[in-house]
Amino acid sequence: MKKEIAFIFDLDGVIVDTAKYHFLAWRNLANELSFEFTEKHNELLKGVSRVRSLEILLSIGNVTLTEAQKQTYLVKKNTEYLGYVNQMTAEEILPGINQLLDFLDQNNIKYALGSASKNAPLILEKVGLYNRFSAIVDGNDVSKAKPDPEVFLIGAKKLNMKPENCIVVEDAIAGVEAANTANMVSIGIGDAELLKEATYILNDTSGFTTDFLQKILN
Ligand code: B16
Ligand code: MG
Repeated sequence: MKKEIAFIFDLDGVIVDTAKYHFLAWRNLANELSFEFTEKHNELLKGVSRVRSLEILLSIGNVTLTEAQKQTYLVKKNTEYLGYVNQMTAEEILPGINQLLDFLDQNNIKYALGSASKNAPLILEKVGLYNRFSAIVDGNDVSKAKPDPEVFLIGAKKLNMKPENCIVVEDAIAGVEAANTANMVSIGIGDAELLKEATYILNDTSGFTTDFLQKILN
C-alpha cells in the first residue's frame, strides 16, 4: 500500500439496512395523519436527519403542525423505531461488511463511522460492531447535515487523517456529495445512475472483494 489511508462508513444502507425500520415508523405516522407514505417516498429520507425527515414527510402529506406537535411526533416516531432497533442482531450486518472490516484490521487501516443517525451508537452495539470502530461520529455530533461535509471532516480529524486520504462508503446521494466536498474518495453503494458523482460505485456491499480493495488501495 502506497500511503496511509482510512475508511469512513455511513451506517444505514452500508453497514445495516435500518431504512426498512425508519419506513415502518414514518408510514405509521403518516397514516395517523391520514395520508399515504410509500417506499418511494422513503427514498427521500435516506441520509437525511430526523427533523428534516419529518419536514419532508409533512410536505408529502401537505400537513402543517405546530412546533409542539412536531416534537410529539418526532418522539413517537423514534420510540417506534427504537422498538425495531432493539430487536437487531449481528445477522443484520449487510453482506461483505464483516469481511471488509477484517481486511481493514489485517492491513492496519483505521475506520470510523460517519452517520446522520442519533441512534448510531445503539445500532452498532446491537449488531456487535461498536468496539471495532476507531471513532464514531453521529447525528449528535454535527450541526450541519449531509450534504455538508462536517460529519466526515470530524471523522477524519478523530482518526488523525487528512481528508484526501479518507475513503467514504455511502449509499445516499447527499452523503456522496458530502464526501466529495470534503475532498475525500467516495464509494457509492447502490444505483449507478443515482450515485454517479461517486469515485467508485458498487451495486451492493458484497462488491467489496479483495480484487476491488487491492484496485482502490494501490
Ligand atoms: P435517527 P445514515 C440516517 O442514517 C438515515 O439514513 C436516515 O433515514 C435517518 O433519518 C437519519 O439517519 C437520522 O436517524 O432518527 O436515528 O437520528 O444513513 O446517515 O447512517
Ligand atoms: Mg445511509
